[in-house]
Amino acid sequence: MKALFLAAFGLVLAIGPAAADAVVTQKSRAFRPTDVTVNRGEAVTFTNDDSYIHQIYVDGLFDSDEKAPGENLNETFPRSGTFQVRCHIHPTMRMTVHVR
Ligand SMILES: [Cu+2]
Repeated sequence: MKALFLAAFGLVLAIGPAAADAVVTQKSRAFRPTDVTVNRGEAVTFTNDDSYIHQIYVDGLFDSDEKAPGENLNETFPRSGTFQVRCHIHPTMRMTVHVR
């Protein structure tokens, strides 16, 4: 039992945030966290951990495809500033990415 738990924990670490500089989850029609900070040129991974299709967009920066539950999106933030990230399917979903 203990070995199984350790194996599962190791798996989570192996597939965790290594690929991205920040990870944001879409769950219960909300972004979590609602605020992240990355350096210019770094990427944020958005994970759809919901039972609904989501997408993300930032005015003037990107407008993603729709993603099914369980899918990820990686978006790079090429310039410094404060960016409002939203989902066009659920207008109340919003979060902020600060890029230094
Ligand atoms: Cu959505």
